Amino acid sequence: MITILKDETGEIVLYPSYFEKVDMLMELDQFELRQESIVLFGKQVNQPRLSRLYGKAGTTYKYSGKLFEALPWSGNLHAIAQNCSEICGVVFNTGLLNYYRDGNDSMGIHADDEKELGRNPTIASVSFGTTRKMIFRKRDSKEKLIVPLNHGDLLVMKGTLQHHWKHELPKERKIGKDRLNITFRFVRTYL
Ligand SMILES: O=C(O)CCC(=O)C(=O)O
Repeated sequence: MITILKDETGEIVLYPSYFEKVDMLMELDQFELRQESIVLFGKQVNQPRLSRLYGKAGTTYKYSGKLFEALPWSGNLHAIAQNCSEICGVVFNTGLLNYYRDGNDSMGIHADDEKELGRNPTIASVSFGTTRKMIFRKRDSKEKLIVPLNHGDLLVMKGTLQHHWKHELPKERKIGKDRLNITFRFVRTYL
């Protein structure tokens, strides 16, 4: 276990290769991945990746201005969720799959600070496939942390991190291989 950050601005902990023996990329066929479109500056744009929300039946999560309903999770996905819950001491009820086909796919800078996640959410992120860089940028300065995420790595974000830092997965155009990331969260569903 490597503590990458632990101070008043939040906590980032890496468990290298924790899930290296599982390869969720081999199970990709069973997931109903799709390219979502979102409204950005008044325009409909396709996200540069494929994604899908899985989780406990009936769970919904609103992000990027859209409401998503979780497809029921099972098998290895559910087992990984339970394992992450045990490590983090949080009962996760959703796993968001993001599939990056190659280095042209990416995720823009953002914080996981939706109100359904509560004040200081613990988020577990598991990566499979090719190594990609995750960049954390501090909101009130130019400080940044570059964290390469390898196959099987578990990254945990917690404490006040989402208030003080944003994160992104930039394009790396030279990379020709794919990567699957799953982020586990506890999402409160308001009825
Ligand atoms: O693919 C990644 O590692 C980033 C995922 C992420 O930032 C998110 O799901 O909020």
